[in-house]
Amino acid sequence: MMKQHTPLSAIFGLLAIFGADLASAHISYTNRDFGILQGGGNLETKPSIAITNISSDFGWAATTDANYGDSHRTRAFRFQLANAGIVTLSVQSNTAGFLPGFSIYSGLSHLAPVALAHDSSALSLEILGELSGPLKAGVLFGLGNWEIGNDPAYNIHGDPLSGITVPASRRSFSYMGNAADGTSGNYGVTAGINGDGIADGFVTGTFSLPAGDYSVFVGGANISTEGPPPAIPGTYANYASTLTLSTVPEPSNYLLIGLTGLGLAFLRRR
Ligand SMILES: [Ca+2]
Ligand SMILES: [Ca+2]
Repeated sequence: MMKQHTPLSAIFGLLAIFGADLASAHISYTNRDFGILQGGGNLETKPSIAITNISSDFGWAATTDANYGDSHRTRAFRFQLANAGIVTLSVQSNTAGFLPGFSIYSGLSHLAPVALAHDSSALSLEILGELSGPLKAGVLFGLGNWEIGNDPAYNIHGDPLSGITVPASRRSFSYMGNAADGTSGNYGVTAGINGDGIADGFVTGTFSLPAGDYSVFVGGANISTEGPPPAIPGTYANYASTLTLSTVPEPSNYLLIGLTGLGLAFLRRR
């Protein structure tokens, strides 16, 4: 595939865009880790996780178009699936009018003690430079695979001249699916968004997944408030939501349970 390289000037423009937001919210899963689901057709529900700091009401929708979106406007969750399974993730908004959307990916971002990843690391800018299409607002793509990079860890924290302890590295996210609250009137007309048709602050999605580590990026699904990337990062209102993760039995198991139940009822009647 032909790759259209982004001019360096544009990349440095992005640096300025992201510059002031650097420390606030690199990708992390702190307090947003569901742990291990067994999968394998077992019914299992993890404790819900409630957060109050989803940044902006457009952050997820913003990642679904050709210029991608800034990961800082979403929040990352993780879970591990010990066996292949059918996983259901539900998001209930706890802020009136907030419409949640999310995407699930195979793969994890960097974990402490290595430096956490962010959209404006040198490596992330290198990744953006490899992408075709319009100038990107960030590295996060809500409807497909994407990559991000972290910063090197230096011998003396924050001092590049002290030498590198751990080099910067990339992490890849393999897209598994999405779900969005509402309709195209809320999240936009991009093909591939799985809207639930009712903008009521609740959305749920069910995904058949192989064993492995997964990341969920959740954010606002209101595309109309996105606007162009600000020259100077603004402040964004925070929104609250509760996420619930469960595995459900395979559909064939449902059928078996149903048939068994019918059979027993029939036997009892006889
Ligand atoms: Ca966008
Ligand atoms: Ca809904």
